[in-house]
Amino acid sequence: MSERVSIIVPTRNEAENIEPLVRQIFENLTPHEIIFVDGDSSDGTRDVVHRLSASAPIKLLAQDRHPPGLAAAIMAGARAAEGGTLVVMDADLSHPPERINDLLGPLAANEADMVVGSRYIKGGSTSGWPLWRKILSRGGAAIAYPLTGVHDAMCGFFAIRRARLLEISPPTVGFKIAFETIIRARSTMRIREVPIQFRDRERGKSKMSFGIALRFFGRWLAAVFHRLAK
Ligand SMILES: Nc1nc2c(ncn2[C@@H]2O[C@H](COP(=O)(O)OP(=O)(O)OP(=O)(O)O)[C@@H](O)[C@H]2O)c(=O)[nH]1
Ligand SMILES: [Mg+2]
Repeated sequence: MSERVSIIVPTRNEAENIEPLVRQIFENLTPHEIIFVDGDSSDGTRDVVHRLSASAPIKLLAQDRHPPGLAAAIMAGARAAEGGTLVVMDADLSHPPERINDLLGPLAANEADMVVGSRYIKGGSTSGWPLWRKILSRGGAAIAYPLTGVHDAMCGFFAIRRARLLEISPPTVGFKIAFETIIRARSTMRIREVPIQFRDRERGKSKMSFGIALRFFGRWLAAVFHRLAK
């Protein structure tokens, strides 16, 4: 891929995951940069990123908790990125770095405008989750499908051109920036899903909560009403 790739990784208390993630990314490609957008970590995440930045194209974008959460962090990373192509992924190794090139392929070939790593198409999977988490995730994906036409709009692993994402400028109130992006721009974008085998986080704590799930439901309702009102 000739265009420069910026990888954006939102973090909150992921200190133990940063080094293995960076190593696995570099085993698969040489990005222009990896931008860690840290939301108020207290476990030394920023120190690890800072240390690694001395010897690799790794940057830290430090944010206070006050701009609200994950979606805002990703958009701040997108604005700061130097690459024309962005890959967004979690820090906890749930999103397989060995599939990054598969996300980039359809963009490079100009066959898609956004490529989403999908757990819920043939070849995709989740592992290690308790039943309640599976039901929540599957349920969210299922109710999003009629609005998005995408089987896993809730996934946080995707690639898109930077200019396109900034132009769409999805609202940053939610936790799920891919969902907000697709809702805004579905009719003008070619979206491709590639299967991923999602791994459960091995280290660090989950930030997923009932409150976040409830907030997603609110965003979903807003999208439904918006669609009906059109
Ligand atoms: N900058 C920033 N990053 C966040 C925030 N909340 C979560 N993250 C990061 O966003 C990614 C997704 O959060 P996770 O806790 O893994 O959420 P999840 O994948 O739904 O849940 P688990 O995998 O079960 O933990 C991780 O890399 C987190 O560190 C936030 O408020 N700000
Ligand atoms: Mg995770």
